[in-house]
Amino acid sequence: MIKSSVDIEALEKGILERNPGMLSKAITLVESKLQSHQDAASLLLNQLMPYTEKSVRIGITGVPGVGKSTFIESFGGLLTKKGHRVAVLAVDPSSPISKGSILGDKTRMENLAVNPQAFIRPSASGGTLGGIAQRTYESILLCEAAGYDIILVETVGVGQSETLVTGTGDELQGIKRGIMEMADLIFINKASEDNLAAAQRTQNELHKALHLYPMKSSGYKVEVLMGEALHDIGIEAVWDFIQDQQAHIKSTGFFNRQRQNQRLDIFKSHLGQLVMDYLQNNPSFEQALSQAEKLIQYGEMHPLFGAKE
Ligand SMILES: Nc1nc2c(ncn2[C@@H]2O[C@H](COP(=O)(O)OP(=O)(O)O)[C@@H](O)[C@H]2O)c(=O)[nH]1
Ligand SMILES: [Mg+2]
Repeated sequence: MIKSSVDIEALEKGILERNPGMLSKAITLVESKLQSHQDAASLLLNQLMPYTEKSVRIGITGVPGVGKSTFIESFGGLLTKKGHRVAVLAVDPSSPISKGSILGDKTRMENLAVNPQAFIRPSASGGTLGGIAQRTYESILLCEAAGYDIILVETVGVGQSETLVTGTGDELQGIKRGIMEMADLIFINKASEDNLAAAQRTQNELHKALHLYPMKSSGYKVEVLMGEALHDIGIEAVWDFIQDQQAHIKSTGFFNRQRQNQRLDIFKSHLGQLVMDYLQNNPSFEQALSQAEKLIQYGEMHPLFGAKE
């Protein structure tokens, strides 16, 4: 076996000692495309398993400019004042925009960036969505092992950045639908005095629209709150909601089931990837694959039969 150049023990020790520099290094390892780094990362994650999973994980999504980073600055500040340790992962699947938004995020979170109870990591973007999701998941586990008990993940969300460029009514509906099926809480930001009437209208519309959806599988009602992240207004109510929601889904067992499913999903998708990698590195498989592809393309072989072959 080739000896890995990565000092896994030092990383493990550093993370458990809550050393932010070591956490950063470990996240870089997780994000690396080098096979030796990936092997080291999975070893490290396996060692750290007993120290993970003890956090509240909160995903924050919305189109660019709505105030996600500003919200995190305010919300993260509030949480650290309450004694929590907060990790922020900023994920941007749309690489052309990411440079600008990551720069923007740094200035938006200037207090949190120097707060010793907070850790901010703008993640490298690019690659497949599945790849980004997996790296983010692994980074979350590392942050948990480093003692962060609240993890905030900022992302523009799938398809939203592209869709909004054209933004016809239908597409806007589509975005709303996607968000509403996923979200546990909708926060209407920038609801200042002179904007209050419009914000309230939006809140009413969302409430009405939400009635059309079946109950969430968590069994917990989706809430629509509003406020102004820039001036720390309405932020405490978000934390109150999250605490109530967490208590509820933990008492019903939904929380545990959800975590179990997440772990299995990650395992299955990674296993699928490994099997594909293995097959594709096998010359005779590649030959058979391209032959079958031709037959299937021209309708000479049934796709299901071809896959089995
Ligand atoms: N007036 C007002 N401006 C806000 C508020 N929240 C954010 N902004 C501004 O909106 C812009 C985009 O915010 P940012 O947090 O970077 O949005 P993100 O792209 O969703 O992360 C910045 O200029 C913020 O200062 C708010 O509550 N009120
Ligand atoms: Mg941002």
